[in-house]
Amino acid sequence: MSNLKFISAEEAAAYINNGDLIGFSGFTAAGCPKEAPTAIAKRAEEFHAQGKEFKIGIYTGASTGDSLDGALARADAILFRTPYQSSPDLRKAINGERAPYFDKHLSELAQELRYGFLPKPKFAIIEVCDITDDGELIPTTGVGISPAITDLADHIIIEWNSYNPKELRGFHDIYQPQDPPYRREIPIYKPSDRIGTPFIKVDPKKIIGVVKTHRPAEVGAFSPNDEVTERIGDNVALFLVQELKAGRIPKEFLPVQSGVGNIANAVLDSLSKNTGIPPFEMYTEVIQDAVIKSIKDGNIKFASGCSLTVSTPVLEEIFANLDFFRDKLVLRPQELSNNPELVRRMGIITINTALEADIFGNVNSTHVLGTKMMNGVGGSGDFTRNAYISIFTTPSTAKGGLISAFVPMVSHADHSEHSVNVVISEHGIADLRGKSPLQRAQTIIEHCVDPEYKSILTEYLSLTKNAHTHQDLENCFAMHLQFARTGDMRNVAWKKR
Ligand code: 0RQ
Repeated sequence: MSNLKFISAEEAAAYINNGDLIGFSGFTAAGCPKEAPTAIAKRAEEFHAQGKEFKIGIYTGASTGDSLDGALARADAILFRTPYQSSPDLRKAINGERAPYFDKHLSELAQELRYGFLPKPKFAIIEVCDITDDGELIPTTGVGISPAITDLADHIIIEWNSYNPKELRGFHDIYQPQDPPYRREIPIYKPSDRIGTPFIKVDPKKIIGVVKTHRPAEVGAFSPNDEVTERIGDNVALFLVQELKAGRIPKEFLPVQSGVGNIANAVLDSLSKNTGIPPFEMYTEVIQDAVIKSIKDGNIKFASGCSLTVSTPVLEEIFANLDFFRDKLVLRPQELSNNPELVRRMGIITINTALEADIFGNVNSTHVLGTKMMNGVGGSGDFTRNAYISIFTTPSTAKGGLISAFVPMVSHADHSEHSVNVVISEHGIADLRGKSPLQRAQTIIEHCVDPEYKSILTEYLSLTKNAHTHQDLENCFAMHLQFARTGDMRNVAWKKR
């Protein structure tokens, strides 16, 4: 690449001014720029020290690494943030009303930027492992919204991260659908189909500079599976084996989507160890450590995702064996990895984690006690609403039993009873399909609720008579209020009329 202008991270940051909107590459900490955002945070701190305003609007694929969300939140430099995050410092800023945040279905962000529902980014800052003279960008390990923001932005800053080998070229499938009324079907019929290019094509004239770096992605290590996560994983596997035996899942099996975090990682471990489940494919957004292990073991045949959200040792293993993984992995923009049309067409079995669920089958994935943002809805809605079978997993309690994950009414609703098919905890499986609200509640209490909360929730159901849904509006948040007041939901007392 001959005509590139190499600049320092500080020079890149100097282009950015108060009020600018920036789209960043990547999805989770995979594929996110690191040097430029940290330098922008430093610039913000310098402005603030002089008593001047400096805040930027931030679009990303999903969550990012600490050098981006963490640094900019600590610098109090966030004008707004969307669509998903998981940074402890940003979470504090959001819940402290210092960083306005809107939580979005991940599949929708790119098209809403193109539709003009959201103001377009002035800058796109994109991490690449290679770049050509005519503007072919090879992303690293996360694609996110990079194709849309490089099209929309006036200026592009490249972060060329040589930690990622150039041979990643060929792992990506870059494609953007036409916007209505010209949109056609997206021609992906199985997870391994490829429909786009292996690069993001940009106008080279938009590239204002290239920052060089050599750093691994900031993906944290996964916690080892514990007894609870292993039992949840085993229950998911048991449920799917039963479905297969009953002929409700075809014998070839169906592609699986699995959410983010330790529980999701443990579930995948259990699925791939279970001999009753044939080798399967993944159509998912985050490809975590357990998927890579299962690909090596031959239990997962192929994985399509938006990012390789793997710990550094696992990433190094992939880089050392690129030829082995080349025909087993593909990375796509989230507009494709999370696309509702494709989820419905391919019959994806979706497995996501709930923060809390109510006994009628509504799920809260995002808000602690209805008020404090945890991470965001992420892709869980894109997948759940359109799934072949939608499964939610959760440990039956949190904070050592002081909180029941099962409550009378969720304190915030992300997924409604109409979209949630199956709920699974370490205690068992509640299959909600074809059941009335009362039957759903009885099934969840019998199979999923912690023994300490079973009689409490059974009594709750008896407070209401002659109703389709046994909600009691005077009591439905009493467990939450009890926790807020005393730090323990177990001693709730129902108000009786
Ligand atoms: O807090 O860490 O302080 O102990 O919540 O809970 O059990 O460790 O679960 O890490 O798998 O995260 C829903 C947040 C689960 C995640 C959520 C406390 C608990 C702990 C975390 P501590 P766990 P996980 C694909 C799909 C939405 C996005 C999504 C998520 C902390 O899975 O963000 O699905 N999902 N995306 O103690 C108060 C409760 C609680 C509670 C747990 N009822 N009340 N606190 N906790 N239950 C990925 C993407 O979209 C990128």
